[in-house]
Amino acid sequence: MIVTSTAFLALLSGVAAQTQYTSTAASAVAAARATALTLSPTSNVPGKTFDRFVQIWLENVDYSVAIADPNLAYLASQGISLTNYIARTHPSQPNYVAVVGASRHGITDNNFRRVDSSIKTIVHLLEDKGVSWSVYQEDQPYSGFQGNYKNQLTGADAYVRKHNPLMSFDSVTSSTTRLAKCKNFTMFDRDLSSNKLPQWMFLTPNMTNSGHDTSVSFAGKWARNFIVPLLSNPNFNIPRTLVMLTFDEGSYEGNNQIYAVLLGSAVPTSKRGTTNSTEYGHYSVIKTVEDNWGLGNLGQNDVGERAFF
Ligand SMILES: *[C@@H]1O[C@H](CO)[C@@H](O)[C@H](O)[C@H]1NC(C)=O
Ligand SMILES: *[C@@H]1O[C@H](CO)[C@@H](O)[C@H](O)[C@H]1NC(C)=O
Ligand SMILES: *[C@H]1O[C@@H](CO)[C@H](O)[C@@H](O)[C@@H]1NC(C)=O
Repeated sequence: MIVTSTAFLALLSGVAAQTQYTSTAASAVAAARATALTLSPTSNVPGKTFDRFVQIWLENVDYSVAIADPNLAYLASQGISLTNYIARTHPSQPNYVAVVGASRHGITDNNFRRVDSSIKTIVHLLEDKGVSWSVYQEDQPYSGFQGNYKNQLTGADAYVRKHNPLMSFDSVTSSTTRLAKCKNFTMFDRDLSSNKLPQWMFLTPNMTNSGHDTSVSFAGKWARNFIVPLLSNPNFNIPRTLVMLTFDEGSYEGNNQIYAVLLGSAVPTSKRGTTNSTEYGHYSVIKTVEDNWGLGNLGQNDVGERAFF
């Protein structure tokens, strides 16, 4: 986290919708927890190749390092490993922005940034077609929270705004119903057990589990322990579910090639354990989703991009 709190507050001042839900004071968090709207929309819009799409992002490792981890290698053996997947840029934040906005929208750092309210994201296109969505962020203290949040016992960074793909977009944060779909992992567990998961979702583990503040082996272990049970959970891996496990970016030394694996029931048995060396990147993800549900496009780098299928 690089933002100073004064800079953060200065940027926030004077804009009602973007000034709510930022305080980390215990009393403010407790009050917001009690009142913040949470929504768990569902839908059943058939797609061309999949009916549910789940992205899970880990942090900051080159492809060669990730694929050498035994747990990440195991997961790759269970699906289609994309062996020429290139992250967009450095550092983290513009990659997260790119995968929902099909552009970095001028963001080049991890600071508190806001994208103009006229700018749409993939979730706007999904809404237009009635495809339900939610973002799940581990340790976000309540739905719609817009700050950064530390572990309250240890003071370690837990949830960070820069790893939440939608939070930089004013078109999201100015909407109560969109904020209500930016939820935490408690809500993921609840939506899963009550069979209320949406058709499109993006999951970010906390700074420990993503590997950001630990290691690739820690993140690999977390990912395997998290994903394998989900693949045999009928509320999660419904027919035609596509799960993508990847990273935001590689190291600064490499060419930004990262690990990316497609899992889930939408991957035919014959394709499990295969590799695909076509070049893809974060914009391919948006294009794939747009093609799948006939969403049109954002008029950004998604136009003319290559889809996975
Ligand atoms: C997750 O969000 C929900 C809904 O806002 C909230 O009630 C719950 O306390 C949060 N869980 C944690 C662990 O912060
Ligand atoms: C991240 O979540 C795990 C549980 O999944 C927890 O054990 C760990 O303490 C969390 N990290 C931080 C910094 O709070
Ligand atoms: C990757 O390979 C290309 C070229 O053979 C195919 O056109 C794609 O359909 C394939 N995609 C996946 C996800 O396997």
